[in-house]
Amino acid sequence: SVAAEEQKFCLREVLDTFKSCLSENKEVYIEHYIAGWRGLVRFLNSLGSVFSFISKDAVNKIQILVNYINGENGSHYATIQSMVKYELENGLVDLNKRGSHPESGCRTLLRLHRALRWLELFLERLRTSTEDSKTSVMCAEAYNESLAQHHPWVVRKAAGMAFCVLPGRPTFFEVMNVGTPEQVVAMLGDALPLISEVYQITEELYSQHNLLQLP
Ligand code: 1PX
Repeated sequence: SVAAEEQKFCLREVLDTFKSCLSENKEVYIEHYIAGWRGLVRFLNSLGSVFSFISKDAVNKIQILVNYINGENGSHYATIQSMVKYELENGLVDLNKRGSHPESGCRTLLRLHRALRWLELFLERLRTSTEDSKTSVMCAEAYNESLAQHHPWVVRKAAGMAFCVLPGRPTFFEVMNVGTPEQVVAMLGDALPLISEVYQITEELYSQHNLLQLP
């Protein structure tokens, strides 16, 4: 049935949401950005409960941003650009150490932004992988090059243990539900430039405003 078809998880649709993130003048819509993360979290959950400490943190951060969007100042949270401007102009960001704004939109989104770099690196490895490549190794390498640099030892340790139980490449591709390995590779080739663009635009914005190290 159509309903059942819509329920079916497909990673192509998830990665497509990152396409809809960019406005004409290259601003990033937070609502679509979050929708992309929601889909990724669903995918992660379908891999098993070992990963729930990771998805819980992602869900928590998504929820913080949703609350801003639905709050009384929601109109300022339409794009990452408007959020940064609004929060900075109104002194709503803890810039150097945690204080009265420990859950600003800016610092919360920064965590997802860093995770997006992990995703980009991991998907690029998947795209260029061969049949005998190990997802756990690809995932760990991508993590060490990105997110790990912002995580304390305990989190790195827990993440490393979780990577070890990732399913192998064949199962992983199946769960993605995109089609043959060739189709997965083609889909990743389409999706990656968009993810990369969203990442770069956010990175530049945060860098311009000196926000890349927000506590
Ligand atoms: C085909 C590939 C699709 C894979 C989709 C997987 C989606 C993964 C979603 C991960 C989102 C992770 C957000 C992490 C944000 C973060 O860095 N939080 C830490 C800092 O936050 P704080 O508020 O304290 O400053 C927080 O300490 C996080 C703790 C949880 C552990 C985070 C480990 C991240 C590993 C990311 C790799 C996911 C591996 C998935 C394997 C497919």
